[in-house]
Parts: sequence; structure tokens; C-alpha cells
Amino acid sequence: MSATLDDTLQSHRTHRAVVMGILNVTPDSFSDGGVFLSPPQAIANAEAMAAAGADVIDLGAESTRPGSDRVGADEQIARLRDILPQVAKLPVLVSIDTTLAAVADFGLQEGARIINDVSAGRDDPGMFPLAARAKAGVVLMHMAGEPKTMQVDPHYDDVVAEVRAFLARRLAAAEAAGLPRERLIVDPGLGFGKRTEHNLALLAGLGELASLGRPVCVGASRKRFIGELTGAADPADRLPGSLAACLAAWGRGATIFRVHDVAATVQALKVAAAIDQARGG
Ligand code: HH2
Repeated sequence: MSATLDDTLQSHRTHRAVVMGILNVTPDSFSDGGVFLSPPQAIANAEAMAAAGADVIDLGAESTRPGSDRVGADEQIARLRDILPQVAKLPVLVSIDTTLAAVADFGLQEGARIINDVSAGRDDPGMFPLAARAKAGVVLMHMAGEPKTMQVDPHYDDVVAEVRAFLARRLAAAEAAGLPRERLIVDPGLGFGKRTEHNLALLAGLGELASLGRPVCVGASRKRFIGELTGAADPADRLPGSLAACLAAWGRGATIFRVHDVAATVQALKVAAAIDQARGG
């Protein structure tokens, strides 16, 4: 059975794996850009992900890949208008991947329950108050800089400590804006202003992010660092590496996985969870 919002928000305590399928309705996303722009294709993909065991479908209308241009609220809403209401009818939670409160507001009115804000509430001062009013779950992600320039020479002295401190500050900012901590999820933002070495350090150090006491969401799926480590140049060839990253993250306390390949991820996590159970949870 797919996870409820409460299941998702308590997944770190119950050790439940939550699989979030990615649905980008964009012309330019790094892996599936342009593929699901038409409503029938996007809806068919959402149905397939739900049937494959996705708990959440994360719907995004703006690519945040390195170098991408920003997309205004009206354009994002136009891309989502014919798709989101159909996806919301499926037996899954819907999450809306946007940094703009107007787009999130549209998404929540059409049935989304989670806001996935890769700016962690920094792009739009209206985001936290909106989420508080709507009682939405919110993913707070770390990003160094902004998509246009974030991969230009990223630097950290201690990436895990710096990302943890950032997420602690954003949790506090969200709480100050009236969002209860119980509705918040944290995410290290793999690939957002990070080199391969930074992504690996963050995956290895996820336990330190889990110690913030909130569920940790990880988006490693098909990302460039997997290509760099393995030589798989085409994102569609990065499933084995994506599964390895997912299982390593699960073993270090992450419970929410934002992925392109839902069926394979669900199967891998089922086996990993069964092994944990056999050891006593
Ligand atoms: N990664 C991407 C987009 N949104 N959200 C969270 N919480 N965590 C992530 O790691 C994350 C995210 C980038 O991946 P994708 O959506 O596949 O590509 P694009 O941004 O080009 O649409």
C-alpha cells in the first residue's frame, strides 16, 4: 500500500522506505526532458509509476539541471494544468517540485500534499506561510548558489557539516514561519553545487543529516556523478549505479528516494528492508 503523508513524515522513525517517482513536464530536464511534456504521455507515465509501487509522484515543471534557465509561475502552471489533476486521482501522494509559491498554491489546490522546494524556502518568501496554511509536507533541499551557475567551481571545507548546518537553519526558518517541524523533510541536494567528491561525502555522511531528526530524502537517480564514477554517459544507463546509491543511503538512514526507475528501486528496497528485518529491524 502506498504511504500516506503521515507515513512519509514519520518514515525515519518507522524505517519505512518511501519511493518518489519523478515526473518532469519540462522540455529540458537532464534525463527525461521533453519526454513527458504532453499530458497523455505524462499521465501514462504517472500511472505506470503508481502501478510499479511509487508512494509519491513528484511533478516538476521547471528543470533545475546545471545551467538551466528559470521558468515563470504562469508557464509552470500552464505545463501542469492538464496533468496534475489527473495524477492526483491516482492512489499516490503528489508532490509539487517548485520554488514559487504561486505554483505550489496551484498544486495544493489541485491535490498535491507535499511541496518539494529545492531552494528550501529562499526563492519565495510566500512559500513557508502557504505551506503552513495548507498543512503541506515540505522538502527542504540544500543548494549552493543557483542552477544557472551552481556547478561553476563549488567549494566546501567540510561539505557534510556545511550542508547539515544549512538544513538546520532552514528547519528553524520554516518553524519561525509557522511550519511545524513534524511536516518537514531534509535533502542534501546531490548535484546542486557539488562535485562527485561532495556527493560521495554526503552519501557517506547521511547519518549526520538524519541526526537532525527529520526524514532524509535523497535524489541520486541517474545523476551526473554516477556517470562520472562508472563511465555511463547516457543517464538512461545509470540504473545500477542509482540503485547502489539508493541502498547506501537507506543503510545510512535515508527513507525517501526520488527516482526515475520506480519498479527497480521498489524491488531493491524491499530486499534491503527484509534483510534489516531479519536482523531485528
Ligand atoms: N534533484 C532534481 C530536481 N529536484 N528535488 C529534491 N528534493 N532532491 C533532488 O535531488 C532533486 C530535486 C534534479 O533532477 P531531475 O528532476 O531529474 O532533473 P531536472 O532538474 O533537470 O528536471
